[in-house]
Amino acid sequence: MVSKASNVFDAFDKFVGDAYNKETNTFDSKKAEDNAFNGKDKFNIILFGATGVGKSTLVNSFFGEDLAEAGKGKPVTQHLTKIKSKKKGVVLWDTKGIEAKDYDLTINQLKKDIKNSFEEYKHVDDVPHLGWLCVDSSSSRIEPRDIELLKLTEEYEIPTIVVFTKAYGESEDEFIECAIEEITSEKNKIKNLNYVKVLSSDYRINKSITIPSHGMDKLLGISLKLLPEGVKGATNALKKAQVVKSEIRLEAMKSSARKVVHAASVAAGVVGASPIPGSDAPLIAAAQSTMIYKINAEFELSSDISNATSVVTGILGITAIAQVGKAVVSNLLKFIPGVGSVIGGAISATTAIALTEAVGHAYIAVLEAYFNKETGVVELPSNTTTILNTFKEYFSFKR
Ligand SMILES: Nc1nc2c(ncn2[C@@H]2O[C@H](COP(=O)(O)OP(=O)(O)O)[C@@H](O)[C@H]2O)c(=O)[nH]1
Ligand SMILES: [Mg+2]
Repeated sequence: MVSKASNVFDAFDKFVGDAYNKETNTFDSKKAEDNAFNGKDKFNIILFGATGVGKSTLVNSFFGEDLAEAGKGKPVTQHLTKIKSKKKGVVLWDTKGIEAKDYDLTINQLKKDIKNSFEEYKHVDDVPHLGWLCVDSSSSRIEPRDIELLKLTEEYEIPTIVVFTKAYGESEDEFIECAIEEITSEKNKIKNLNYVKVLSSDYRINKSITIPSHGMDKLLGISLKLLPEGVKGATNALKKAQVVKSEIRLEAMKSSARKVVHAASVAAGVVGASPIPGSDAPLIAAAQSTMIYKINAEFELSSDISNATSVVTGILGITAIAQVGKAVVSNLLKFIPGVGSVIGGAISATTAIALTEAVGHAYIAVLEAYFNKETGVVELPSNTTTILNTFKEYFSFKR
């Protein structure tokens, strides 16, 4: 009986992780948040191109923040830096600090570095899923080094897109056409050329004339198309991380959040179904709190942990009132850090599942309501009461 019951708790333990301590009935919100972000699916990308071609500008407008600046990458080698953004679920390899004039000289070293680090990967999750090779559209010719890099990524089966940056207008088209011809020419043996021309940020000519950015949606489309079938997580991670198309971003965030709600319901359900005596309420609260932190992570909401905690506490208060009355609420409040001993009754599996789903889907609806379609960012009011009032509008649970 006991061993069976402990197996039954696997789904709970797997979902909640080490954020909840069953012995002390304490929930560690910081751990919950860290686990939530660490558990996000990752999209791995490698970026090529000399200094000045527009890599940073491209990444900045594609992901909504300069990952290279923010992440303070860890140097893999002299010319290769790995930048992890936990918030966005993106791992970026950047060929950093290579001046155009040195690029030919350093290309052999870079190739060695890339080969070495690719061969060191222990897990498929560590391999770059996609490459972007940036070529300045205002340059005069395609460089042999660019061809060599394309061959290298082909060898490692990393789908790579040639991104013609700073494509202001028709004057760049001539070069781009020549470049494509050169890359695909007989002698270079590049089998599949994928390319896109972009202006990743608006280009201001003078007070009255600005060339609007363009091509970013194409870059997103081709990137999604080229991602290998096997890395579903990476596809969704890319959809969530980009800010080019906010509808795609929102849908992917919601889809991941719904998976979180499902896993949370299963976790809460096993608590309700368990024959182990004792109070179910704190465990179910732990599952629901974990769920909210994970949904936050899917929507890239982090930072103010105290605010998040008061939202979690508030939500559990509201939903417990709807479900089992004030007695449980006081238990739940004891469970929230600050603590106290927990007493209380059993909650059925059906109730635990239904309640957790109701909380999760209402919370997703709240975040969607505050999702700014222009910026692609959830903008929560700083006032917790306002958030909780919105939650009440969406939350419905019939006993
Ligand atoms: N307006 C505009 N400027 C760009 C664009 N791409 C690059 N630049 C400019 O070109 C310069 C070099 O770009 P940067 O992104 O720093 O290149 P990196 O060294 O490859 O990261 C900067 O002054 C950018 O502002 C673009 O799409 N639009
Ligand atoms: Mg840069």
